Amino acid sequence: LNLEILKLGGSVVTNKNQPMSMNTAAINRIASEIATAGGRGLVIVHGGGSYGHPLAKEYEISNGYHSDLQLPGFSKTRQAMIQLNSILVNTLLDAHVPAVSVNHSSFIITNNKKIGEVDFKIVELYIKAGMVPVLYGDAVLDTEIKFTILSGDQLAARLAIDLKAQRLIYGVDVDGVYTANPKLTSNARLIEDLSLSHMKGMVKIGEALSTDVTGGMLGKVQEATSAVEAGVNVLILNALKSDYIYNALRGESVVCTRLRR
Ligand code: IP8
Repeated sequence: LNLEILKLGGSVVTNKNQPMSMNTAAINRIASEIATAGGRGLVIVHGGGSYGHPLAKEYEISNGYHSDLQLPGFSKTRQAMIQLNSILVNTLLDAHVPAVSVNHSSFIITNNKKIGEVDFKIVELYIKAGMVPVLYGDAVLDTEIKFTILSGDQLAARLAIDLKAQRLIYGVDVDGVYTANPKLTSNARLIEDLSLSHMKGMVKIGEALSTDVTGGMLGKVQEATSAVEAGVNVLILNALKSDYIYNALRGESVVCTRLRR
């Protein structure tokens, strides 16, 4: 099975600075790029963006249970993600991609924020039937802290490993991993080839400097490390630029960061 996992960042599918707002132009274009590329042997995972993150933050879901006041927040976060997922799946269907929503928060449990044992048989069977499963970062139950937020980044990496995907593509709103934050620093350079040892060094430095260890590009690199170790080719590319996803899915060369062993 020639399989690819495509993670679409929340900063791609939604307008991040406007609550509950879709980036309609971007998702329409991406859906048609996926359709034209063939759209088979593909699993799509999307992030929370302005649907999931504001609620997750307001109710402090990510660090687990501390008050009953969080309980409606857990459910509201899930409802927002279901809504976002539904819009995305409908957009893919309109573009004639045989997308199907997979509500994995009903069967994935984390152990202190990390996915433990999980059976992706359902996802595998959808793919074998010719469909394109669409999963997402979500509020999930946790064995140690009762509940947490499972990022789409972690889920995508785990799917890539368990389903033995050829490639894992992270579509984000910048061209890849830079030497510094390109949104803050004008002389930031794109790193086109990132080795595992370089990645591990970066993650260490990032942990010391960053206030938000789970989020952003470093979080992505950290989650991707395990997939790279398992032999998956990982690309981080700009999904807001026309045809980048199309070219990547076609196996053509594209400006991006490649993670390698
Ligand atoms: O945007 C988190 O997924 P991510 C989703 O991939 C929620 O980190 C519910 C905030």
